[in-house]
Amino acid sequence: MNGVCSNIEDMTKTGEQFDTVIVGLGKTGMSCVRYLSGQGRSFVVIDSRSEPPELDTLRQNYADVPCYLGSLHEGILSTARQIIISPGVALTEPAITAAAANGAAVIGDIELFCLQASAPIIAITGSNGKSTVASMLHEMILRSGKRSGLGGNIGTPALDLFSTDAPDFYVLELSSFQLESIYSLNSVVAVMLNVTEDHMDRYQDINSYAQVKKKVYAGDGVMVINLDDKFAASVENRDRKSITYSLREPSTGMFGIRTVDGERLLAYGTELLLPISALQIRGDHNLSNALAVLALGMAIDLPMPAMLDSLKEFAGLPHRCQWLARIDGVDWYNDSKGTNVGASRAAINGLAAAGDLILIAGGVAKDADFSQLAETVREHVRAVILIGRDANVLAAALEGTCRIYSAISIDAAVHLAAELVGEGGSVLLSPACASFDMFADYQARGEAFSQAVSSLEKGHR
Ligand code: UMA
Ligand code: ADP
Repeated sequence: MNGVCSNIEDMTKTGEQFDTVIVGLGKTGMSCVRYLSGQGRSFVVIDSRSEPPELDTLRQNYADVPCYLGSLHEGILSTARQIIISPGVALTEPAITAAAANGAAVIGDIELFCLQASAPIIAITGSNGKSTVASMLHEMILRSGKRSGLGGNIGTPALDLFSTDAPDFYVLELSSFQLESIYSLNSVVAVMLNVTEDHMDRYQDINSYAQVKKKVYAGDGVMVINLDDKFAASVENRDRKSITYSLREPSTGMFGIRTVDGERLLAYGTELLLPISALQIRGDHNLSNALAVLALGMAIDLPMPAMLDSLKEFAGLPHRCQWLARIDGVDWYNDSKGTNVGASRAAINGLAAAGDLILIAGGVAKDADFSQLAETVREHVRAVILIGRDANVLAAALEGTCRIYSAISIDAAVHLAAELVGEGGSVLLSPACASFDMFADYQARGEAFSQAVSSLEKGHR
């Protein structure tokens, strides 16, 4: 068969069979197309969406690759020997389980990556902080004079890292979705930063979600363990080398925080490393991230002075508690990447000392339980402005905690926040929800917020 995006009927008529099926034509699926094409393999692509994001790229560059859209075509999957599944598609999709029962091997792009990677992998997962920790570590490796390839859930599909020469280390951010379909991971060092509720529309409960996350420690590499998180602390294994960290005072051989003459410092055992005031990133969650990075860096023998210099220079990533502007004495923060309860609680706690705080939240709730968010809001937030599809779910959960408003757009929310906030106060966008009801992704949501804030700024000049 020839040509892209033929109708499924064509295939059933010809009775054609495919050895390898790529499921999903987003970023991951497209990277799999490039990878398999580069190896001269033949395959078919399917996607349940009728207009997946990378369709034009496929049409333009791989016009001969067969592609079927609009459903997870069971007929095609039933003939497959190998299925390469995108992270956005659950292994429990009936069409996938049926194909697996038929004998198909179902793997993800990261499994393909692990099978071919010729440099050591550093694997990072957790409900929150993955991108921050992966980016800080990447910078530290570079600062130490070594080469690093950064990819995975952070945005660059892992297989695309093979398009350049192998670095000294691959730093992979791994989501639970990606971990579901990995079997050969054996990283030189791994960390599960924390486990708090997320993606409850995909997992039965937090325990099954945590079980998947723990797969990051597969193999025999060094385990970096966060003793402050109950799920993370439970992975300790006496047969494996581990480095632990905690926000408490550290004992010998672990990273933590020490207070000397009223000043808090990052520490390794009794050794004082760096005053916290020297860091640009804010909030206890970011101290936890910094300690995780130091432990990961130590596991791969990075020199401490280079690690500390790199930590001092790290200014944080866009859309993560990012300070945007001070307008009429009010600070505006973009935390669009705060897409679950744990992340938004961390962001609110990080700004708690800032005084009068207005929160903009809402979007796609992902079946989350917002009761812990309600506690944090009650304690630190004066008013919440809700946006998005599941605004009513949040309104019900936050009832009685503070004044609750709603807005039909991010622009309207920004204008309302500007009216509500007192002088010297702060406005924080930290939605605790996914963005795809109103935006393409969290970046688009953060950019819309940032634009609304800058037009507010212009209006005040
Ligand atoms: N989808 C369908 N039908 C399909 C295939 C996908 O409806 O046949 C839907 C999925 O349900 C999902 C969306 O399309 O809602 C995107 O899924 P995808 O697997 O095509 O995603 P990619 O474009 O390949 O992007 C993925 C990661 N996205 C997800 O896991 C949902 C990106 O992480 C990652 O940067 C990229 O691979 C490269 O590795 C984003 C993300 O939101 C940032 N991740 C989640 C998170 O961080 O919470 C896990
Ligand atoms: P991820 O890649 O896991 O989504 P990011 O580093 O992109 O994590 O941070 C996303 C948001 O999560 C941040 O804006 C912040 O609100 C919150 N966050 C970051 N690190 C932590 C942490 N260690 N614990 C809890 N929340 C965190």
